[in-house]
Amino acid sequence: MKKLTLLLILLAWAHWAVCAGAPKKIPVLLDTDIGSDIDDAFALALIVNSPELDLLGVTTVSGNAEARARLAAKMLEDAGRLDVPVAAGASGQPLPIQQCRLAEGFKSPSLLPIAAEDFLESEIRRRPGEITIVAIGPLTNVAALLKKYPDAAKEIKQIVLMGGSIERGYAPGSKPEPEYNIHMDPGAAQAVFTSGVPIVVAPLDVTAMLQLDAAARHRVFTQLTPVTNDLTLLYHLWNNETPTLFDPMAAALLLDPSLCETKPMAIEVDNEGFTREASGKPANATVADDAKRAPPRKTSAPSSSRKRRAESCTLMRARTWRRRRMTSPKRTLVPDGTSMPSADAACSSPTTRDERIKHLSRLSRRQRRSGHRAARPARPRGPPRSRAPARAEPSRTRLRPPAARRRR
Ligand SMILES: [Ca+2]
Repeated sequence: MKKLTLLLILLAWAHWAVCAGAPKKIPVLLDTDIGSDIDDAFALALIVNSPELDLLGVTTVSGNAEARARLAAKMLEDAGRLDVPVAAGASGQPLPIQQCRLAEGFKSPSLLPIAAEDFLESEIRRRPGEITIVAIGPLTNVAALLKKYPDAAKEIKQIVLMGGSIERGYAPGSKPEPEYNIHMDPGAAQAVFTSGVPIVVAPLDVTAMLQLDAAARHRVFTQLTPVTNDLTLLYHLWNNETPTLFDPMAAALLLDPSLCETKPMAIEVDNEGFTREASGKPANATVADDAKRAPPRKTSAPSSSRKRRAESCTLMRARTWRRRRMTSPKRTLVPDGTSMPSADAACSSPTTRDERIKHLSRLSRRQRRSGHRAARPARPRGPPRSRAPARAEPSRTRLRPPAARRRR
């Protein structure tokens, strides 16, 4: 039934698109702490490869914001998006940013010498009431914008953010806990949630189960485009096993709001970073809450079982959606598959991690020199669908001790 409904919506959308011409793109500003966890890079890759979105600029947040800005600018340049400006937020406490080694010393005219909040304000004034801010890091920059330019709040269309923990924490079946983006700057989160700007929230409840397993990684990394090569390099610099795609869900909700069930909620943020529903207060956010899709109780099954079933449904839908988006000829992350070296040739010869990183860097440079970056037509056929052998792989959250379970 759900599939049929989705099909009808897509058909109606296609009919409308043919009748009315290309649909208007959604203007987006991305605020990210790219460089710590790996999911920001996947979110940026998703946004630059989504024709529905018009990425107007990127701002970076959290300690070492300038290094993060260089990394974002490099990924954008590799994606052929030199037109997207990047502005760094205020530098704060230094954090582990191994991935930023990829853009050490990188210079680009797209790196703006202005503060993130000033850049955000100038873009919002340029298109009042139209722009969506996708916030996938601590909310420091967004709060700085609202504090310095309080009247800009009414000119922001909405803020779609990854953050918070409503009914579960990072581990399956765990209790709500301070989520990283909120916990890193609870004061900023309080300012955002009380600003009156429409907010859409993708909390841990709909993101913590989105592991990119070995087979999915293989599909992405063997595309061998400049963007997926960047993702491959960043994955190795990140130096962990299984990415959890927290942040791409915020962008995905913007692209396809039906991906999760949502409900209006009054969210309060405490000083530790807990995000709790306040009873008796007007809603200040629309919160993705897939647990509401759980099958109705028919037996005396414990609530934890129902919750696990709901999370399993979320995971299956997200995997299907991600596979379609990353491999569909129209929405692929592969700009053009012609004249590419085979995945085997690219991935099998280097034997060590360092050799593989150097090899992929050389490959990326070679593709850029040959003008491959500029070629962006859809592939005539789907990308290679070779599968890595299925391998049992423990989840990252299970490997980490409770105290270190938060995202880095
Ligand atoms: Ca992030």
